[in-house]
Amino acid sequence: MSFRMPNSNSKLHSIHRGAQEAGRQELVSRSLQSAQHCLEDQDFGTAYAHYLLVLNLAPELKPSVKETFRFTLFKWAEDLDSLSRIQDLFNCYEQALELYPNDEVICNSMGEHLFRMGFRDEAAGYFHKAVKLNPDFADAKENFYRVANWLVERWHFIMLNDAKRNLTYLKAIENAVRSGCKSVLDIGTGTGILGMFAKKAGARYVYACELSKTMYELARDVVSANNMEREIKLLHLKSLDIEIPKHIPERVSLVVTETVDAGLFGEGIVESLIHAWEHLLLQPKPENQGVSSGDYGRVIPASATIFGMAVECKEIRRHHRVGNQEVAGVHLPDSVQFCSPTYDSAGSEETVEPYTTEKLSRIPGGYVPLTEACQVMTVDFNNLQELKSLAARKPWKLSLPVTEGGILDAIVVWFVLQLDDEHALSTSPSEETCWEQAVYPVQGLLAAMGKVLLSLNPSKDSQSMDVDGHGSGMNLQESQNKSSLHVAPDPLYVLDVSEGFSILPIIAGKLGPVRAYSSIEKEQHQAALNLISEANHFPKETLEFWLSHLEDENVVLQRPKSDKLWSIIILDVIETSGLIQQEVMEKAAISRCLLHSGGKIFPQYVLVYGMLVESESLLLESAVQGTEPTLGFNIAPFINQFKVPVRVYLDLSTLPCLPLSKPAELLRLDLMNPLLNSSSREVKVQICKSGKVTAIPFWYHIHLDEDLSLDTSDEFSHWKQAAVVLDKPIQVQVGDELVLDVQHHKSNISITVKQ
Ligand code: 44T
Repeated sequence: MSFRMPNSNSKLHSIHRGAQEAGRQELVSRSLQSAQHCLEDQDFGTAYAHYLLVLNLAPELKPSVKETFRFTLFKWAEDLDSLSRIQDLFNCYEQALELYPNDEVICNSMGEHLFRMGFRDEAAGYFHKAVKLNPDFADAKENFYRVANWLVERWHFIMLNDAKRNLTYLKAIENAVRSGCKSVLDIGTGTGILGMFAKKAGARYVYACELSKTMYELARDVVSANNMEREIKLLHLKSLDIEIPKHIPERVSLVVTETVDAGLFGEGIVESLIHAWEHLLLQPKPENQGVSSGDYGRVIPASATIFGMAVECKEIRRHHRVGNQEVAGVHLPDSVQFCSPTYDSAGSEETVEPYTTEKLSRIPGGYVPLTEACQVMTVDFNNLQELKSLAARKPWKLSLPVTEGGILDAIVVWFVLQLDDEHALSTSPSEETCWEQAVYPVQGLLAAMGKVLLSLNPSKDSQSMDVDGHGSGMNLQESQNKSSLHVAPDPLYVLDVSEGFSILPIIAGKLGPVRAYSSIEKEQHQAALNLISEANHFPKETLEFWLSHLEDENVVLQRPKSDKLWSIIILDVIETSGLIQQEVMEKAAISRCLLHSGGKIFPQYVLVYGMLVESESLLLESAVQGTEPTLGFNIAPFINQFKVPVRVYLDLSTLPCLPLSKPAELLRLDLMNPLLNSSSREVKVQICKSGKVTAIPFWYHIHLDEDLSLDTSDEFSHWKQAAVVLDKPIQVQVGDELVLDVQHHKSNISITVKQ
């Protein structure tokens, strides 16, 4: 039906409009009613559909319906989640965000669903948006801090704070531009810094590409804050997808890039440069030709030389292998291979990098070089043929003469990046460098060689290690004897809810009549636990895998028969990163309801310790320090939006820092008795040395019971530490007393200094 006739029947038109309006209102109010009925009946899907209709017909109701709409969305999303209707779930959130694009609660919740599904980058984007919309929204902040490192990795801060690196790049770019390079492409521009250097050096045309959406948007802000938005063309593209003339009008005379990781090649520099030489760069300058380089293409960095060295290093060893045959009385059979994914990467299908990274100069316990540093290879980035043959190259052999007997734990690799004939950067462990080195833990044949090396120096025997750090301190027998638990005729029912792999159920089973339940999920881990339990003659029926009993997540911690309760529930309270496990307090609350009388949660309580320190390096790793390190360019306020207040995976034992106070107890988290917990506390700290407080490292004493505890700052624990990095350093004098405000919200701790 169409009444859209010009002029003539405007009366008819308005009558129609009136009728339309009445119809709309009728439909809106009926849909609202239906939605409410559906909510009462817990039919969230239909309620949600009704609200969508209401809000599309009557956008003016958005503010008043918001609360109920959110509630309905979240309930319906829960239902969809448990029905595994994931696509529908995300569709609902997208519809909801179309209606309420600036609702931080919906954004945050979308992020949580994405995070649970493993879409971490996408989740991080939503958490960031939620925090931007409401900087005081505690849940979103906590979520954002946990994932901010995925959006903008920590090395961005380190790199931008490295004035020497910045200046070296600037000079090399200046030389190139002065010698005639007019058009420049910055591959992997990050914040846009090398592109801005090129412009400052006088390049006529500057293009810069960046594949990460977050970094591209950041670069846009940075470039316009430096008034270069008309001078630098930013492309949100992977360099391999750049086309001429679609994105760039013609081939460029200079490519600048620092797309290198600790192993040099991990960011795909060889592939990017092969593509650049074939499609984006002018032809290379033929040898022995004139001076001007403007008509030819070239690359900064010009080349790289890779070095390698064999080392003995206990810290690396214990991160990649389990060296001992027995843990707390449990025998570990040879049939089970314990090793890290990196260590095992050669044989695995997944694309795990064959190396980890480590700042060797700061590795706890240090390292012993077993060979001299040897040149492994050189790459000429200005030679297309060489780059191509490198990409197709098969592994080759290299012999390193042993200069010192010891255990071969790893090959450590670093490189010198030759920007041009005059300028170079090195990532060598012996140099004052901010870079980490690549660590290839030895395996297979090399491990055999390790034994040979060992025989050269038999005094150094292999050190015994923990499987997961729980092993060493825990002695169930002792705590059992003290309690009345062991007189019960029933077996003890033990539930281990540790994250990842844990042999605690078997340790428990070795100590007496126990029915042990493991919540290990991975099939391969379950198989390993079964092998260990067999090797220890552990009766088969005493070990069960808890999660295979479960369909419904809500009963995650309940025993099969509801009249039976648990004797012991083991919780993982502290992450290796040094943070408190997410949702552990909630898990403890559920656990308390599922214990029979006299039953216990392990650990019973956790004490948080902290101290005040002055540490320049912690500052440099967490935020860009003004415009000085970035040679006057205004970058800090933009990238610093992604700084997080807590630095994780810290090695306190090797952190270059000056302690300004003694360790102090900051907080008590009681898992057995929640009444003893407080969400906020003031702690007085005595200053014992004058200086500038820049950070507050913290760690935990995990009290399994009154007598047994584990210290997560212990040299041999598997735990790392965390530190709050202050926004503004505070000058203190010996004898001063500072008051710390310690807040505890869910699994997040915040520590601030009261001024
Ligand atoms: N390097 C540290 C850190 N990208 C890794 O998205 C390592 C620096 C370091 N963009 C010396 C030694 C070290 N096209 O934002 C990232 C990344 C982006 C691309 C467009 C491409 N083909 C790529 C490839 C990467 O580039 C940025 C930097 S790469 C990561 C650097 C010891 N100097």
